[in-house]
Amino acid sequence: MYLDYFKKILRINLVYYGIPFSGKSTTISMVLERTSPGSCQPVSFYGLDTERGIFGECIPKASKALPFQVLLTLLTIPGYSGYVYDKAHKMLLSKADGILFVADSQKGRIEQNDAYFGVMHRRVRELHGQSLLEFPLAVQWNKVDTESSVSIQKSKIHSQISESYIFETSAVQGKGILEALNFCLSQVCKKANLVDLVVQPRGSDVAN
Ligand SMILES: Nc1nc2c(ncn2[C@@H]2O[C@H](COP(=O)(O)OP(=O)(O)O)[C@@H](O)[C@H]2O)c(=O)[nH]1
Ligand SMILES: [Mg+2]
Repeated sequence: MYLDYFKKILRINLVYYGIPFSGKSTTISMVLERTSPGSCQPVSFYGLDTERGIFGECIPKASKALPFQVLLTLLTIPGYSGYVYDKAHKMLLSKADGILFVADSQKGRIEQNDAYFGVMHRRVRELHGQSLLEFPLAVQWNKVDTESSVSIQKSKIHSQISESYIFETSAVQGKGILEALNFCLSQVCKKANLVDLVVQPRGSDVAN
């Protein structure tokens, strides 16, 4: 989190973390698509080898009482864990104010999700000196629209965090993704003693 006093902008970073192809980039594109125009905008898109990395920025609905604008940056980790990407993953996590863990709920991906969740937990402790329970977090149990999707009870993630952190999502359909984002954002705000910020879906901005 960074407050630019001169430009009067508060920057908040949310990082989408999870195994390759779990739906992180799709989630960010759908968030940008589903939120009200003018409140959420894609700022830049970049590619890394075969990876379609996405980076987006959003302006959540903020209380008029705030003396600055809030800019929410949504980032995904690229690629696989391993030598080449490890540094990038750590760097992104070190900048995270909140994490959205995107798990692939399909049978056959469960162990890999669990392993990534464990690595993430360890890194949050190393980089932020906090356990995951103290850190702003939401879990997307993603791809629930697929036939091979299984219950989160099959995953170890289920026993490590309270159920309120878990959101069944379908990134391709845009289901559950704003709920997960706003849940994570509200924890970020609480921790920073900020007024609650909300990213609003398209069509709900009439009364603002
Ligand atoms: N059926 C289904 N497919 C999804 C969902 N989320 C992502 N995908 C597909 O999974 C593939 C990988 O998604 P992507 O967002 O690039 O994964 P990333 O590597 O985590 O960024 C793409 O073909 C997406 O269309 C979902 O919720 N349901
Ligand atoms: Mg991606």
